Amino acid sequence: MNDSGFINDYMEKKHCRVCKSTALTTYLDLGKMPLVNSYVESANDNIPCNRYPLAINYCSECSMSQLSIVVDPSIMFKNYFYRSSISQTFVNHCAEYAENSARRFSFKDTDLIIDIASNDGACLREFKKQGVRVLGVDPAENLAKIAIESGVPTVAKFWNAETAGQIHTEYGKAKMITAMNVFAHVDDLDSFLAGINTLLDDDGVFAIECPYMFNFMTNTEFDTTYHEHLSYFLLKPIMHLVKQHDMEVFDVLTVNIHGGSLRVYVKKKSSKAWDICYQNIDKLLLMEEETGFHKTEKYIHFSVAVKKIRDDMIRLIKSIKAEGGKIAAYGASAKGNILSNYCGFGKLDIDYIIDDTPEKQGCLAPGHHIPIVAFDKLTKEPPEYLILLAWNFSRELMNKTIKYQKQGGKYIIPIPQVKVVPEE
Ligand code: JHZ
Ligand code: ZN
Repeated sequence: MNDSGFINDYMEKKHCRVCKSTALTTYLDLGKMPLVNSYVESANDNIPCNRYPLAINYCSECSMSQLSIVVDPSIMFKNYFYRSSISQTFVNHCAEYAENSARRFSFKDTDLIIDIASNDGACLREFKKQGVRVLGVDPAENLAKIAIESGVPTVAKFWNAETAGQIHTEYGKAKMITAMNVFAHVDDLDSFLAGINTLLDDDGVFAIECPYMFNFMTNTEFDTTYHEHLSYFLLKPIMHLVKQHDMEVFDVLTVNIHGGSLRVYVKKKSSKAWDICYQNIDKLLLMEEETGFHKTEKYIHFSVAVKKIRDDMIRLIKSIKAEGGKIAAYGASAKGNILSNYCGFGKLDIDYIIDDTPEKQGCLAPGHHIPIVAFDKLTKEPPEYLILLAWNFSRELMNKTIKYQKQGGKYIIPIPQVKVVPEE
């Protein structure tokens, strides 16, 4: 058994992580896929990547969707290539979030704001501008180092009850704890929330931001299914979960980031500091119910829509190649690695993937080993078509490639349905 308590690389998850029921039904099965952040050094091109089953189960008791397995987190997160500050759209989103939080929750300069999975410090750099004390927590030692160098103190650990206890002794309680794009990555949510209870001020705010199941299903965002994303949340199971830990949701909103996310504000049940916005909560719960998300039938046809995107992508790429066209991609994103592997694309289909993350450049993408290159390759070897694998940042990527566009370059956007821009 290793540090994270795993005997093998992964274990099967046979009960719902929210309500513990075993009434689980598989509705999406993408087969065996590589880990999306396991970028490969070019010298290791001939070593095949490990692949693990990738399938989603639905819990008919509490409407939770979760992966059928849990891969050992120490394999996935200790050395992490994803840098949240590379996408300006995300940085702007964090700036707006920090300003809004400072106003809404009346921050004082002595207040401590903790960000869980703080990555390279992108979010906390914005909170720091509001004149508060900040502390990041992230298991990736390479990212913690970058964050610290940029002025964001960071503890390089996984968040759980034990880490929270240690931070409490050293730093005291937190006025606000943010968890952006990490709640879906955690298997033991009970230990995660026990840690929140330890470290959150009695009148503090715990804010979760995670991709929303409504958008996932409505826009067929199947490529955001990967081994790091253990859970696919609706509001209903989150409400159920926090209740078990003497906490309650006091507001919720949908935010336009990463293909559509949910932001959920949580407080301790005993706190009277924040009014409960029943209107926002009830509206979303009702919408989930009325659109069928609390019934198994809703999920049954999802895989048909997923296969259609795969078939359309394969057809389009093969027809371009048949006419001698050159194809590249932009954004060696986690989702892009799933989409390209699921479609079975390789180096003969996509010449290279551009990514502005210095750590990813020079590496090969997991699975198919398509090379990841810096932006200047687009000018040196322009393709006829550029697949926007980070389709959630299409606007930003198109703005950056105006010159390519003006010279007649086209884009392929795979989600929510495959389209060529400008239309042919
Ligand atoms: P991006 C991430 O997934 C990470 P990914 C994580 N797994 C998560 O939970 C979800 O988000 C929600 C590059 N890029 O953000 C940077 C440029 O090069 O869509 C990234 O490699 N230039 C924790 O990886 C990739 O594209 C640019 O101008 O699917 C974007 O990845 C921009 C805008 C992006 O998420
Ligand atoms: Zn459940």
